[in-house]
Amino acid sequence: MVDTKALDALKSEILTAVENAADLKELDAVRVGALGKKGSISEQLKGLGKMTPEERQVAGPALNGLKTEVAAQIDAKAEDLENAALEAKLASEKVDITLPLQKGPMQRGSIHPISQTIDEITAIFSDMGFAIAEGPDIESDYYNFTALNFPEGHPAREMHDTFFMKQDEGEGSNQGKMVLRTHTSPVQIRTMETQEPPIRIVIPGRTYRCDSDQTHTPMFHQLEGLVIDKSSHIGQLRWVLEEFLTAFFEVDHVKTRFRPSFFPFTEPSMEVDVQCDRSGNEVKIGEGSDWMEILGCGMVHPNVIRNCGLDPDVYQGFAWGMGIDRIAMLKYGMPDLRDFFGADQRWLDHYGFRPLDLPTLFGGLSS
Ligand code: 2NL
Repeated sequence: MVDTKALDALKSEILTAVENAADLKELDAVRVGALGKKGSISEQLKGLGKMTPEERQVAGPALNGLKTEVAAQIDAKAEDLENAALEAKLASEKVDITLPLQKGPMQRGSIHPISQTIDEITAIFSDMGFAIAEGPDIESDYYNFTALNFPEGHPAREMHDTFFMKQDEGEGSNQGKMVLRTHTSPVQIRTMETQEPPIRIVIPGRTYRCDSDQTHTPMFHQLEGLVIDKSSHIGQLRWVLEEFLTAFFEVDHVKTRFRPSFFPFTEPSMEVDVQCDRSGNEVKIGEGSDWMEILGCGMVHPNVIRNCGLDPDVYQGFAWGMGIDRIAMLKYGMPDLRDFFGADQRWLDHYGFRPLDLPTLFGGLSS
């Protein structure tokens, strides 16, 4: 016989325990005590087998009903407890952004000297009216070489120690051979193809050549400049470069020396030396009796202008290119180029720049 009074008492005892469970652990103990293998309800269910069919007809539904109800109450309580735990966690983890800053050393990142140097150089050229242009690192053979007046099979192509992509790699792999750009000049080609002169742009970016020693890394940074107009001339080129060098090295004046050189994309081509003093521990720019090579430049070759769909009898221009890493080393005194890309935290702490302290011409470039 099933004792309905005892069953009611059991039910209210279990439901009270469920209601009083303070956390999920206590609730689980109640669940095991009632519905576990040896739980109070399970034990009662085991008794069904010993009953007469008549008794079982009454006791079966009563016990199973009790089991279902208890299980449902436990699930509901578990959900309440989980929600309450989440609420408590959220409340305890609330960040009060109005609190004063913690005292003591604060971890913060710094600006990499390359980024700082790019910011400084582009600030100077922006002030002179140049726009900043960028382009892809993976380029077609056409933009990297052919458009720049490197004839097919010309030894100058080999001079660049080019990284070639596998035939089917790179976004424009249907444009023939793809390469990691060996200079930023493809961006000038793309700009001349799409913009009407006058063009005044500077192009900072990553460039790649298969070369590695104390002064060469397989990835390095270049900044090139380009001016295209109807009457651009070599005197303007010299003014722009000297204006840049005085501002960048934060000196009153610089002396420059233009030596004849060769680049396929300029004619005439020149290398520029800047006056310096190497007598002390460091190289000082703008004084002394030594010269140091700092960049290459020239008047844009008529073939390059023609390749971009412009008439070289109407337009002419000048261009230059320099190694950002190299002039950063020079300005900030790092001895080894490879450390730039070594990701050593101590090097970055030492040579890095304060974030949010953007270089400006009026506030000082490197302060
Ligand atoms: C160097 C020399 C140079 C250029 C880059 C250039 C680009 C176009 C047309 C003409 Cl699209 N010239 N760029 C010109 C002269 C020199 O770089 O020694 N760079 C590190």
